[in-house]
Amino acid sequence: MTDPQHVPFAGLPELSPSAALAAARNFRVQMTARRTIRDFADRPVPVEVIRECVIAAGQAPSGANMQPWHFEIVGNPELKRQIRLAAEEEERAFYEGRAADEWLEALAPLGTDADKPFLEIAPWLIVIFEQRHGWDDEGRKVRYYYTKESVGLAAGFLIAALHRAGLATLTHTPSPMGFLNGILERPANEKPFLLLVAGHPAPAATVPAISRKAPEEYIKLRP
Ligand code: IYR
Repeated sequence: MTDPQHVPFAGLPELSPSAALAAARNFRVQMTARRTIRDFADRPVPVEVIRECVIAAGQAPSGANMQPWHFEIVGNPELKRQIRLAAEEEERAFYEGRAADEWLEALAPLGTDADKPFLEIAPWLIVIFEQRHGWDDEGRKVRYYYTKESVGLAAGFLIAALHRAGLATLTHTPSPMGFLNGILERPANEKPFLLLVAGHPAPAATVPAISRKAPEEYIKLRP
């Protein structure tokens, strides 16, 4: 057993119970206002804002601290076009037969279809890759753990960070997403996990009239 090196913890802000409740409530209210947007403005967003949010995502906890993620921040119009064309091809196959009727019925309230203009209109596409394993310096395979859970946590951090920066997001998952390895030249140990569209909503953007579960439906308190 190696003796793990430990250093003192930098600490957390000391909040009174009322300050803690206010902070928790503020964040809850802020996240309640988040909606997935499918109608984006072509209004630019500085890359530095996106980069900061992605760095926040990279602070997520991960299995054995392997940090099994890679983020591509795509603003290049030619790459966005390639991604749109490839995604729409998969989506057409999905909507025209690959998806079971039950799945299409579940999606009906969202009003989605195979056209994905937002992939070109929104200023940024953030493509999150899950690293299924790593490589050491000698070219040997390194096992990674809980990679999906880890990348999911990072994606959650990212979505919250973008929302707090006043940006709209769309969690887009054309299926399968293997074309993203080709377009973005990513290695075979990386699997596309999520294509996150980020930018400002179009001025006349609408959202589906859907509701969220009441807290009582998903929380059981056992004080
Ligand atoms: N990937 C398709 C279909 C789709 C699937 C789910 I699950 C959604 O929550 C929304 C859409 C599309 O993006 O249209």
